[in-house]
Amino acid sequence: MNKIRFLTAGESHGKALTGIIEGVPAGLSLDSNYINKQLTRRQKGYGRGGRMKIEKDQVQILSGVRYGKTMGSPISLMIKNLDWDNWKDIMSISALNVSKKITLPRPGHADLAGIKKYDFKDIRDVIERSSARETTMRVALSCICRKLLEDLGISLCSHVTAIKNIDSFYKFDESKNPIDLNDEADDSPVRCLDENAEKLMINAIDQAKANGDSVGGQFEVIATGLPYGLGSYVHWDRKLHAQISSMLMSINAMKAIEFGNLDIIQNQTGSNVHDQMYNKDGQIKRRTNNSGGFEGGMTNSEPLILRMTMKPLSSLVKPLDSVDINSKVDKKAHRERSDSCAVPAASIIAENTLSFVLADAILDKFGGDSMKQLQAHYKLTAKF
Ligand code: EPS
Repeated sequence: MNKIRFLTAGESHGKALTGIIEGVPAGLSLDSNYINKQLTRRQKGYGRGGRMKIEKDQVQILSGVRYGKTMGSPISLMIKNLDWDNWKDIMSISALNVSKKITLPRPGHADLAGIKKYDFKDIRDVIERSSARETTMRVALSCICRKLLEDLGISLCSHVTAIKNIDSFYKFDESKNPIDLNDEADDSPVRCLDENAEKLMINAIDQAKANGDSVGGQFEVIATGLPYGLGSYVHWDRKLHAQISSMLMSINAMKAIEFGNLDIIQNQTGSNVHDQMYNKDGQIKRRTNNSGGFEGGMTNSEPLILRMTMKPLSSLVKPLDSVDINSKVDKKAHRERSDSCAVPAASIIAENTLSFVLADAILDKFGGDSMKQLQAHYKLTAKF
């Protein structure tokens, strides 16, 4: 990314999460309610654990905004961890001798590689930052980019396409308004748009929970209203789908990303895969969108469609086999409170954080220090 920079800080059970974003043009209308709406969506979803009952994530904008408009300066945000009250000793910043060390790494988690990397004696030092709690701040910061995109007529939505081995048969229809799609998905406890699959998904989560286990799944993210030519066919590091992959694969527990209609791309010959063109009233249109809105590393003005696969969460109530890092005795792994399924939440995280890359590509192509300048350039030169 060339234009937008951001950084998050904060431990899962520390006092607060903080974040800073730079490169956002001046004059973008912004208020904390806009961000809080996405934070609330991130907290929901069938299969969430005890933590989400404690938290009510609300952002405080600390800098970079005046009278409801960005000022072009770095914007800093803070979200308090309400659970901090219960963790003051364990997460004490000043030295304390009371804490019990965690020495049983959880398979699938950052625990073992993390303590080896930093020479820690207590796995708690890894858990606190590797926790998916960090995505709270990532979502909050990304909302600022989402607002920029929305002001240019670009919409984002997402829905869950699989939980464990249960697939949704819902197929995205381009005539569907993305805001309606999101509202309907948000009305489903698992964000699934296929009612039969939804019931089976809920059962699968219930079963996993009853067994102290977890389930993963897949979701689709869609962006509409994009112009031609975001990204590049010229340089490897500016290809947009590669930049999106880098951003979205950094979300906790992500295992794969796909662009476009993989069922067709994998199984059909080229003549059935590539999206044929036709002239409609002087405009070049496509008969299909198997490419998912990308050609040559650039957007081609069709809806951007991507799908991600999330592994089952590795914080398990019924722990797996592990080895004590000190005694080297075989034991069961450390037990930490967890969600049994976080696929619906992950779909919201991906939907929002996609905004970082899209807003960066827009600013790279169209430029401007203020929204007024960006909008003028966009209106004049964006091609749809
Ligand atoms: C999460 C907060 C965490 C977990 C979950 C996601 O809170 P706590 O550790 O206090 O329960 O609920 O993270 C994980 C299960 C994980 O393995 O990272 C959140 O805010 O989304």
